[in-house]
Amino acid sequence: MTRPRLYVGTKNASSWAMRAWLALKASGYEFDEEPVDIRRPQRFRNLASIGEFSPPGAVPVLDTGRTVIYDSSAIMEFANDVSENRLLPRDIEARAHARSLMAWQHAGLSSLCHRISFESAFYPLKRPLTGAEHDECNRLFRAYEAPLVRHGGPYLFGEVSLADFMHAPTVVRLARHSADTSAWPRTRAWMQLLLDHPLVAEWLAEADRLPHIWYDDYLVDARDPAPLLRDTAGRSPECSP
Ligand SMILES: N[C@@H](CCC(=O)N[C@@H](CS)C(=O)NCC(=O)O)C(=O)O
Repeated sequence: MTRPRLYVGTKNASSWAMRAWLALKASGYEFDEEPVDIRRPQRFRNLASIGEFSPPGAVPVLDTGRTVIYDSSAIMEFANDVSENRLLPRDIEARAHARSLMAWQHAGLSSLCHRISFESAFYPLKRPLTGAEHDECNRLFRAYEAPLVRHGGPYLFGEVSLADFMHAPTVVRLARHSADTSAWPRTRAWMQLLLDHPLVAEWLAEADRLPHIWYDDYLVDARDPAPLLRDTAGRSPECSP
């Protein structure tokens, strides 16, 4: 049988692939990694060839040799299954809470992810967060703080879980934009712990070596007076959240 293969996007762009990659690595599942260059202009050709075997024509995709699994969330759940449920809390209430946090992220989480692209986490200079973005960060940090208080840390639900990995790209964005965590000490410690996790650090080290991918609306958004919570459909960048 052929070895399982995970198709991942460019590491400083593909927040979705990062989540699947982290979960699979943490599960101990063995796979080969196939990088897919999702920068323009080759993006369209490369994603079209993914579309030949995976209906959404997007990354990540895991080809187990028997099954094509084509969504980051499905790949993460598969990682939990192959690790005999090590990657989700045992307690069913905690597991439901973890899945709520995961689903929220997977469904878009917050307009912050569209405004502060994953790509921008790797820019050499960062714009300051606006007041509205700061308020939105506090809404997120409150949601992180709750399970940290309830389960005592150090990760969201005690041991590292899919919920932590699902939120890792958001933590990277916010930490690298110096979001103010001073009112949220547990969240601050958890964010640092997650950034120092060997698998997160491995992904970021490679992402930091790549030339950054610039989006013009990065600076425009900083001046944008429109309310933060709004329809962000159609906006670049292409990989958010
Ligand atoms: N819901 C999908 C989203 C995956 C996604 O949007 N991936 C981006 C790259 S980060 C992509 O390949 N987009 C395809 C396109 O732009 O056509 C998942 O969770 O895997």
